[in-house]
Amino acid sequence: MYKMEQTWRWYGPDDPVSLQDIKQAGATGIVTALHHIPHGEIWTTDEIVKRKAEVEAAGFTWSVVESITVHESIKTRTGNYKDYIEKYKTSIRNVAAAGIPVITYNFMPVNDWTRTSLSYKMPDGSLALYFNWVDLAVFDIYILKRKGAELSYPQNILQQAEERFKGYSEEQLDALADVVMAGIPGEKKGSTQEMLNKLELYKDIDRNALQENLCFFQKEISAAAEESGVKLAIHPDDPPFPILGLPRVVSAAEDFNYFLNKVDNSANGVCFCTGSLGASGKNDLPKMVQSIGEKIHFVHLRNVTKDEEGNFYEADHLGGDNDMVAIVKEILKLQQKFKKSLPFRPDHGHQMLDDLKKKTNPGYSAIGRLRGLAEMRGLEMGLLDSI
Ligand code: DNO
Repeated sequence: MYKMEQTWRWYGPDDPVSLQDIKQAGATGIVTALHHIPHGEIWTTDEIVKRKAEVEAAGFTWSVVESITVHESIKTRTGNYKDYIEKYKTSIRNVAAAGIPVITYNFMPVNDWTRTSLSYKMPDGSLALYFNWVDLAVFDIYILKRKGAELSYPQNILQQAEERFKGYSEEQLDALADVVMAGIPGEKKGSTQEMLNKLELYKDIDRNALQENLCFFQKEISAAAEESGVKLAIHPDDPPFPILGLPRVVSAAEDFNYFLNKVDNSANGVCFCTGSLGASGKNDLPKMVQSIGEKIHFVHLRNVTKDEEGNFYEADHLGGDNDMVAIVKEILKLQQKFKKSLPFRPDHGHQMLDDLKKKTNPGYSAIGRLRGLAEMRGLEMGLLDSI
């Protein structure tokens, strides 16, 4: 039977969760990136090999690169985008030559994942990441002051946002801005003006244009990846719907169909993130596992609980709206069908127990993920006999 490979995201030597901690959680593979290399620049063989040696000295395999970030010039297809694509291909070749089999990336304009709170209190006292439309509107309209922002929200959200804004203190508004602009892992938060400048780059880019930019990029990089023997895994949009007036092109089944058909290359594939995709009620996740099939190269297992307004918090791995049993079952079937093991990692976890007293990377505390990994490992073991 093919089992999933148990991996864990490690932010490198500065991560408060050490490789030794990860050993105790029971993972065998490491998912990491060279966060110190500026966005868009080449990952040199020297740097890759150095990090790989560190991971291996602790008894792990470097299973997945997450992520090599995609420069905004590439997403907007402006400026020096051709140079940046060439640099990206060089990084791909260098990673492949070092023997790391999968590279994750995303194509979300401006920010990576977006939340409005990093400390939403669960009834058991643990803390979760949270997305709330009213808070996003407060940020967008009253803090960022994006032109035309009001047009992005329905009337009931606009009314609540006005009220909430009046009730928020300066500190609360600053904290909200910090969270929404947290942006890209490893990246310093910029000012609201910087964010407005970045949003401005997308003013003439609609969904179709972004889709074409993605396919153009995928065509280029997947050829390099296929040739050098590494798989690519695009991460879905998180959240999987347009925010801040930006287009989204990796949110739903039809999006995946589009670029996987258009760039039909064995390297061009998907990071199946159940937490991101599950935040949209329109996505049927077990069905999507079936339809994306062999093109799934990496899996993030996480759960979310949504409400009627479309707000969501990150739930226990086995506790939210996603039917984790059905999803994992489909993944296990896929593995047997294609005779391969997919790497998965417990994506995020609550801040809980001793981690409540520590400073951890949002979503990436040790104990919440340890719980998630243990639950997913048990779920897989229980299901293996039944598929
Ligand atoms: C969030 C992560 C994402 C992911 C990138 C991949 O916790 O899953 O930041 O790493 O979107 O490029």
